[in-house]
Amino acid sequence: MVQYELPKLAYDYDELEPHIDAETMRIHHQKHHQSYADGLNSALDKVCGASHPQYISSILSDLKSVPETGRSAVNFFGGGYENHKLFWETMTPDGDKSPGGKLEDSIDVYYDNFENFKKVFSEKAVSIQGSGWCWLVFNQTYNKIEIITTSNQDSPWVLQKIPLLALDVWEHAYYLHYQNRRPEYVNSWWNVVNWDYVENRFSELNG
Ligand code: MN3
Repeated sequence: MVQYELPKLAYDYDELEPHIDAETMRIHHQKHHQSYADGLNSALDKVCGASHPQYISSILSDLKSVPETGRSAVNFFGGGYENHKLFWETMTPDGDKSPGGKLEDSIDVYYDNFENFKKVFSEKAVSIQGSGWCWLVFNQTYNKIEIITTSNQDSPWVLQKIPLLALDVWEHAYYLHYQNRRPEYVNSWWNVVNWDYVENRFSELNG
């Protein structure tokens, strides 16, 4: 059967410093993300037997197709697996600080300008109660970008929205370095956003 594996990072654990410290990165990737991969493999094994033909993002998009007994576990571990995968991909040591191309145009349309977009996104991220994620997503129904938050490991795919940019605001993502100072973590994270990658994801959806 398909086994989900811990994805390799495109950078070393210490390369996002000082914004995200190496110890946090190592534990987050090797321990937390690994546990979501293991949990997803186990959850799918229980409900689907030998294999499931679809990739996890497709499964999450049609969660009702998963037998009810395992749906919650697939949602949690599948979301956890895929959310973290995107989180790593949308960061880089060579953060170029701002989006470009069509994504920047779209941000200007819906959020006036990039600075205001960051402000709105940061406020939403900081105000999440408990554990969760803040996202820039593409809403295909309305053909527009949106900033949304989700609780725990809930994925935008479950809401039929395509995640473009992911910010993990579980305490395990920042507590070692920032303790309870989530606003500082969010503010610093902007320095390592991989806008090239995010813009490419957006462009692929918009021809
Ligand atoms: Mn996490």
